[in-house]
Amino acid sequence: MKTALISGITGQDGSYLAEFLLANGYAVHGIVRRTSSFNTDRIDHLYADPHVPSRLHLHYGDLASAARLRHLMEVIQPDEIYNLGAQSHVRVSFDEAEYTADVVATGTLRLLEAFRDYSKQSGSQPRFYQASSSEMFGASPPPQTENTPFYPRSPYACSKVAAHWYSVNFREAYNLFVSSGILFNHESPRRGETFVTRKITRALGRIRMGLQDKLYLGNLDSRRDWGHAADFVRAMWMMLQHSVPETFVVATGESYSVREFLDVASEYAEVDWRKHVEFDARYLRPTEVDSLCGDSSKARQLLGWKPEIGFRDLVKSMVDGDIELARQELTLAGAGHTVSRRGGVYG
Ligand code: NAP
Ligand code: G4F
Repeated sequence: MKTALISGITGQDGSYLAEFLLANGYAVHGIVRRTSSFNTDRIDHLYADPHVPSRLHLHYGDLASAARLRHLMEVIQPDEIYNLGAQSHVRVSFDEAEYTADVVATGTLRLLEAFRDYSKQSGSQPRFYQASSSEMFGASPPPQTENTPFYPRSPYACSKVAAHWYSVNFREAYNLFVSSGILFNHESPRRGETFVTRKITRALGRIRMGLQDKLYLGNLDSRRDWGHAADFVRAMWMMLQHSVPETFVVATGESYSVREFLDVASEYAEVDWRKHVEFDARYLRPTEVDSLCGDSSKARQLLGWKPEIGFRDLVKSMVDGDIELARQELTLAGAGHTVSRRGGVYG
């Protein structure tokens, strides 16, 4: 049985990747950071009772703590490491720049050093996946490939560029199997509620159920290449099964504006978004990424990867999920429970 270690297992991608690896017979170990409220919603269905034997194991840990990462590497002895942990919100990174750099850039370096030393001491040849991002291309125009120059436009993107180059350097300097996946935006019904797609579908569900009236958004003109997270975590795994470590772009090759996303989602939700959406400058970024559309020919040719879920099916699954969620909220409200407006500072 192969053993995988995932940082960021409680996030959108971590939950889909854990499902995928468990279904493929892996023992899966996840690093969970300690928070004052529960943060395991996305993986609770995989981990019903910690007292029952399971192939899923959770450990407290944080990308801020090198000592803990080294300890986990030594006791878990993973065959594959997936570094998905991050402060992953671009707008938040402008406010929390230093923290974002510490987790995203230096956190990756901490995990790579633990990985390098564990590889040497154990004599084994584990494999490392780095979650790089299309945000690294920033202002470089589409279509973006593995050869497109990076032009990061946010502290988050700068940190991801650093983490990417740390990964490439560890591959070359120490002859380690480190692959970097430059993934374009990928969404799902499990997407965090402050990212634009989920913010939209969550609001449409609530508007349809009469729980909300207004949706405040920023720039509707930017374009993104949106795929489904379940397809994209498969690409992560395929990179680690490939014969050599490399850098791969993973993308659908189609791009839509935020406004177009609103159009399609509203059509499914049967809500006229123009009656409900208002502009709020707090959601603008000091420097925006205008247009992302990836060319993933390399991954398609060398890994045999291709996306299986198209844009309209992705949007529909998110709208369906959020209408159901709003229906549950309405039932709770009808039974006299307080329905809180979820979201956070940027929600
Ligand atoms: P996400 O939903 O925001 O999940 C991020 C994960 O990182 C969560 O499990 C979070 O824990 C964890 N985390 C945050 N700070 C941490 C710390 N200090 N130490 C350890 N773990 C920490 O992100 P995602 O969408 O799944 O993305 C996964 C990775 O791919 C991220 O690195 C992201 O930057 C990158 N990426 C995402 C996309 C995309 O479109 N989704 C595209 C390209 C690259 P909590 O649950 O406690 O917050
Ligand atoms: O959904 P977003 O916040 O995603 P963004 O900035 O593209 O970043 C995501 O994808 C990256 C991959 O390219 C990941 F690396 C990163 O971790 C994250 O998962 O914003 C998408 C677009 C932006 O142009 C933004 O300005 O939507 C625009 N937008 C308009 N109104 C909004 C809003 N974004 C958010 N979050 N909230 C708004 O109200």
